[in-house]
Amino acid sequence: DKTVHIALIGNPNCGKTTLFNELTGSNGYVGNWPGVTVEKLEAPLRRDPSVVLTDLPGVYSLSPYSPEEVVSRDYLLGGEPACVVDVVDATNLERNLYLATQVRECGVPCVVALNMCDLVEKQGDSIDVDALSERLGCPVVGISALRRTNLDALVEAAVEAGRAGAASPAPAFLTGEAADAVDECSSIVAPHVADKARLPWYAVKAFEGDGAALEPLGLPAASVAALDAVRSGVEARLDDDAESLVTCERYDWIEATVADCVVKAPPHLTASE
Ligand code: GDP
Ligand code: K
Ligand code: MG
Repeated sequence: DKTVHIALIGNPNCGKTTLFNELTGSNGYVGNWPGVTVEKLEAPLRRDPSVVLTDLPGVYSLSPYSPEEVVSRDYLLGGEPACVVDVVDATNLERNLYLATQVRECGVPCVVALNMCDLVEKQGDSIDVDALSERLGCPVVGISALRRTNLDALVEAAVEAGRAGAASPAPAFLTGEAADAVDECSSIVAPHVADKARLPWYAVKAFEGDGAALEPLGLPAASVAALDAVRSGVEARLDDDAESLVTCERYDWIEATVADCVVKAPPHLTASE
């Protein structure tokens, strides 16, 4: 069928439900994701019923530690969504971009909805949307779900990305020894990853030793042993565990990106000054 599925992902309180209701008219089907008591909300777009929007649970990352995270990552990697719209709270860019770095590695065509732009403007700050888009390697559309600003442009970008099919390559979020180790892990898992667009995701998961994420690959024991060797070597040398090395690298990237893309308002002079 010609239905295009678009997934909405984002941190809790980034405005996902506000956006979902605005785009669908809120007459969504509400049920649970299979096997867990996590709410699943799905509905066609008001302006194009051949496009179905799925509101994923709010998550801060795609780690395997909560049912919400597992639901979100399984849905993204499962092949149904033609595009993922990552809703980012623009007033909280550092924290929200952490999820964005992981979403970009999944190999699903992605559009970032930079939400709450009305608040950014009110604070007198500004965000260089083009620069952010260049850094993330995917379209970024500044919106206000609450004020209904720029929502048509967002839908257009998402449908276009979904119909185009192929995801643009994920940026290199990691540097140094962690990046080298992830490259090694990538070579080890590559023969077992059918969809090469997913390789950045599986390579990082392989370095982190995320067994649940790797399960669908059915890696032979020799590959698992080779991954363990790469991981334990780096962990011993850098005296830190792989997962936290990756987290640090993501935040370094985010810090540089925010420095490059956000212009803060000059501090106000109060009346008494
Ligand atoms: P969710 O947890 O991601 O589903 O977030 P909600 O849609 O429930 O929104 C969280 C809060 O942010 C609510 O109070 C919304 O009214 C508010 N909100 C959502 N989008 C915007 C926006 O673009 N601008 C402003 N100012 N507030 C927003
Ligand atoms: K909420
Ligand atoms: Mg919600």
